[in-house]
Amino acid sequence: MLDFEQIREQFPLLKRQVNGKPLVYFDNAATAQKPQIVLDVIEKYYQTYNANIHRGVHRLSQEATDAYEVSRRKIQKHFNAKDAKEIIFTRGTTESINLVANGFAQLLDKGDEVIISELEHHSNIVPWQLACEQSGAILRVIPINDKGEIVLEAFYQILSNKTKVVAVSHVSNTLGTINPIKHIIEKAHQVGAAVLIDGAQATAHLKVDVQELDCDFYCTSAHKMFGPTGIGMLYGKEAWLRKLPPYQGGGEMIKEVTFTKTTYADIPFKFEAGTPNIVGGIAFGTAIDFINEIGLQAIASYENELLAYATDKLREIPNLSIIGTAADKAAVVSFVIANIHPFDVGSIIDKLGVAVRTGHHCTQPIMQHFKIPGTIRASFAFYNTQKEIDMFIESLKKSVQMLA
Ligand code: 7TS
Repeated sequence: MLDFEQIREQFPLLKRQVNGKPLVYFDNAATAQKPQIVLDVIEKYYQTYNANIHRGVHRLSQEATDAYEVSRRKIQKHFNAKDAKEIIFTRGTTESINLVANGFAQLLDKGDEVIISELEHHSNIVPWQLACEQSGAILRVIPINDKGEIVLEAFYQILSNKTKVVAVSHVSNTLGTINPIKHIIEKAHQVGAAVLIDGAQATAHLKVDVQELDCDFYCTSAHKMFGPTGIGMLYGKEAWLRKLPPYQGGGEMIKEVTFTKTTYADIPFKFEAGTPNIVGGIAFGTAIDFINEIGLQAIASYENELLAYATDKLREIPNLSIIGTAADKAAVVSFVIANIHPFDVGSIIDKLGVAVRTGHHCTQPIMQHFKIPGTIRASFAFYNTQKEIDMFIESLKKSVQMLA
């Protein structure tokens, strides 16, 4: 048995108080807190070997380049990509999806189709709307049922040989639904479509093996995996990365520049224009080491206990409805309480030290589906405890007393 209380000790921020109360941080789906080891790596980089990468002959530049590329290989190993060149450093999930959608805007033809689902985050909707606008392709949407699960029958109906891309999330940030992505990938491949998986909410909770999944693209953000903000990754199968045009032009992404013709660097550098978030890339690797030291299986089973405990406790509160009751869920629970506005609940429990997110969570179509303005969302990480859930439930009861 792992000692999650001891693991929690490694997160300095969790020791602070908010409004005179111990912090209960249940906004992990927005961003997770950082362990000391990640903070140390960031400090050490700037104090001892800060330099630009891939260009200097000098010692510092070599050290920084080595650390950055070691991290790329850690990410490759963690997600089981075939080759490190299939790992592109990006600013995060949003940029990863935009990179791919932008490329497809040039590859798609009029009348081609792109399929997404009703439970996508806006960052897996809007880039595809833009790509469709630019190319004349048509955006189709797989509906969800009232549990917040993708309706597979409807997916089979809209899937056809016109489908060129299927882009779905691994885990819903608002409902916690774990989507059957392996099955979706298999079906999409039967019609020759490429599949992009938005893994922003999956990678802190689940083991992901891109070769086993056989997805064409997988995107995630380091900051949701206990790493820094401003860094993330795009996994792409080598053949697809060669086919996609560059995303941004600039230094580091070229082989040769003349005013008549520019040739591009090999992957992954073709997609990495300009000075990247060097320390972010390095610390991303450290965050992955940290997760692996605990083990994603142990994390998932501990978080499932937290989710079950929180769900049971929430159900005891009168007039509270849980939004998203899929059979397979990750550590996210969204709910509404009678006619009380989620924002008011969020503001009151903040005074009691509890951090949750309220609103539409960048998934307005989900709100439209359930005909609600927003939800209160509690999202857990392995450093959270049942005691914190008890404090959260108490704070909710107080807020209901005040608002009802
Ligand atoms: N996709 C999903 C499923 C997400 O949950 C998020 C962020 C993104 C994409 C975008 O990630 P970014 O790192 O590029 O911003 N989700 C949330 C959230 O649920 N609350 O705040 C951000």
